[in-house]
Amino acid sequence: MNTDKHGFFRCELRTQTGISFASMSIRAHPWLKIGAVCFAAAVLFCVCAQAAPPAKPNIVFILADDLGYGDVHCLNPERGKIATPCLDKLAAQSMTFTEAHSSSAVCTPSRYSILTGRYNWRSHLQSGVLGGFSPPLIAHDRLTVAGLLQQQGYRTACIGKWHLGLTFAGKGENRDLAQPIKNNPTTLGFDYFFGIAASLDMPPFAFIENDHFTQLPTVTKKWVRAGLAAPDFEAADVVPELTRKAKEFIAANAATNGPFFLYLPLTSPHTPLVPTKEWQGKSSLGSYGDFVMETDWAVGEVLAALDKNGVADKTLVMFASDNGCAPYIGVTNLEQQGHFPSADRRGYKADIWDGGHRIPLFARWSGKVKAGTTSDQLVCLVDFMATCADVLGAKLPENTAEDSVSLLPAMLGTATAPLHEAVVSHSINGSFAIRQGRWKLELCPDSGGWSAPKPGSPEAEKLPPVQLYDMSKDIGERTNEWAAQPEVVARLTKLLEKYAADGRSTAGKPQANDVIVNIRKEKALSKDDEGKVITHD
Ligand SMILES: [Ca+2]
Repeated sequence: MNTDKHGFFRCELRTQTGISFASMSIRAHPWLKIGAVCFAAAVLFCVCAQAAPPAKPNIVFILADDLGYGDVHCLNPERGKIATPCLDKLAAQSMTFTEAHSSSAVCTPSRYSILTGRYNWRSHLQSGVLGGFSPPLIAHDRLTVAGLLQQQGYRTACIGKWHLGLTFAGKGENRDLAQPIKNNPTTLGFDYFFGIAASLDMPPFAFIENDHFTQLPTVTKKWVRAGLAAPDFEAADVVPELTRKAKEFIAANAATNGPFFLYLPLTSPHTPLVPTKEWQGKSSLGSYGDFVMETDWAVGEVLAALDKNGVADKTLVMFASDNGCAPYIGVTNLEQQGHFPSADRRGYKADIWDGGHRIPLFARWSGKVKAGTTSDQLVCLVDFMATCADVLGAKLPENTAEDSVSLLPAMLGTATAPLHEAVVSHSINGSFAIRQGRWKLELCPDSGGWSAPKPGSPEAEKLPPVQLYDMSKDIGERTNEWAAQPEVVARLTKLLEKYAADGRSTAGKPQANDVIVNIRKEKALSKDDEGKVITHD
């Protein structure tokens, strides 16, 4: 503020970049001066409120592997028998999404959509999953949510199960595992990676840090499958080790002022069921229940680390599972003991029914997301990327996150309409489902996965070609209404065809899929890198 030679004073305010946004010249009178200063201060306040970039919360995304919706006790109090105190506490501090789905009923494709914001079936993986030595699934030039956050100044880490392919030097017997591993997570937006290549029952059984094994896999071990392993690697050590690394990352980054993003895809409670001694016998339901409890403990440890390092209040925490509970962990036995991992839904991991892909999803953000609330919005894990962009006020390029919708309006309680026009699901054999409102259409006669009636079975041959369920009154997907509701079948089929043809399901310019997507394609189980059919992941 300056008084000029004519008895006027000039009051001017500038932004940090030097752009003048409020200036005035007034004849100098003390009261006028005071008024002018007050006015300018008010303008400054308003403009700053508008122009200041949104606060950048730390973001922690914890992903359990094959944890059923009904395995989380607070989500299934009547028919869930496993104690999950840490997840229950997190739910009490969060918004719980009661109709959240993974884009696929199995690991690799589900993870693809979480990191890219794009449905997995737009990639070349049209069924099944990758193996531990498979080549990368995410194109090297595709922006991932980690890349987005890195651009926004975040320190980013992936700690856990990758399962999206890597490039090892050489092939088969000529593979040279001592050479740097290319196309690892650090080439897709993560500053740091520590974890394993694929599922805990898939070789190589060895930890990878950034582009190298921490100990070379030189021996053979077996957890479900046999294969190359690092001599010191033990499957039971993995959850505690990932937890330790996650806590280390939080402590190191809480000490700096920059925001951080931790993507923590845990390896449990996926097979092999290897709870540590401390957890063995704790659930009284067998090793699966014990492993779920250890998974719950790991979540509790990470949340405690946020508290301990004083960053809990400025961290958005999301917790989810990548697909439903796997039937081969002994679900029949669990059900006989009164525990139902899919809660009230039909089927399990790999299936097109909700048991395959309806998953727990919590969002905790102190001061922003009201604690202890629920949302029944139909949402998908593909939404994570657009949610992060929305939190930061970042604009996503047209050729990224083509199927991702921000969950922020639901989280802030401002949503007044469905966030998604419809949500698409995919089973292990590549069968499609589309859900809109109460209707769910499945373009297969069978489970599309491992539950009966299985694809290709004599029972499936006798069934109608598609399934249509009214989820408002038939949550267990038992009464097929396809014959009675042909117009609904036609409408939803057309919408799915449009989503496939447009290369996106959100508003924007049409994009190309990586392959020709045929929503009624021939069903075939995928083969691993050695040509064997992958029967489960
Ligand atoms: Ca999984």
